[in-house]
Amino acid sequence: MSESLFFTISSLRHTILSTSKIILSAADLQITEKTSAKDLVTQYDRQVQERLIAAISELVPGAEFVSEESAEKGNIKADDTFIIDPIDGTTNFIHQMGNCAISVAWYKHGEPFYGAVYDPNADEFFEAKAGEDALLNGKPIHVSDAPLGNSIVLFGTAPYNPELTDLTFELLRKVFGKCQDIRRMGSAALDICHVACGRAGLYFEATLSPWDYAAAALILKESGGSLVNLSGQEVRLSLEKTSVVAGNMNIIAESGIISKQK
Ligand code: 2AM
Ligand code: CA
Repeated sequence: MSESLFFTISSLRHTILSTSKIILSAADLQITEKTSAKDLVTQYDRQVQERLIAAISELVPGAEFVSEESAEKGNIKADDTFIIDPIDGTTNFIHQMGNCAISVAWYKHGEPFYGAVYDPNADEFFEAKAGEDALLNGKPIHVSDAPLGNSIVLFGTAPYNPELTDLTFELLRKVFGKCQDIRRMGSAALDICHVACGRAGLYFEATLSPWDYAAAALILKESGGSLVNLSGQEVRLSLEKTSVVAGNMNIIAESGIISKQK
């Protein structure tokens, strides 16, 4: 990697760290419903997004942006596209539950180049450059190779899509009998990173948007894991929503939640 790209990534890391202070010092939240009372945004989601886009626009002139709280979505196949979730786990953030993160993915020509997911409450910085080890606070991480019976399974409930409730809980019932235990944490980006660093063996959610997984997908890949949909196909970046299953291929197969028909 060229020296200037190395410098840009290091500046991006500092930008994410400094912007996260907005999350830690938040007070007097103004909460707005998006599609429903289960799909929320605050002034801080917007502030974090504005700060990140302004800083990245200076670091990478001409970059395109796909960011959760912005109506205009950029071209995901551009020379440089940043896919941003300013706060992933907004419902946790609103209820002061912690476990939320800034997620920033840098794609070049539609291919992942760098991904960062930062949990400011835990001070955990997950990141990966394409073709290099995934890191947690600078140390290499790897997916677990434990069987499902010795693993925690994470899942999301997609509360804003009630038509997916039955599917979600059917899959959960199926996997619950085979795993050690289940957890519903509330941030897809962090859930995928928890799989990447081996804390959880498997994660699934019936629908996610690109900003929820774009950065974590690269972190998972470089830690030895796979991100597939509920039909077992590799998840590639798209503006369309997708189901996701994260884990190593053995545990994904063992879980039995992949259906070739879906
Ligand atoms: P958010 O906190 O950024 O909104 C929780 O199940 C996960 O799903 C979170 O990562 C959450 O991201 C994401 N999520 C929230 N609303 C969503 C929606 N309408 N469609 C898909 N994913 C969503
Ligand atoms: Ca968000």
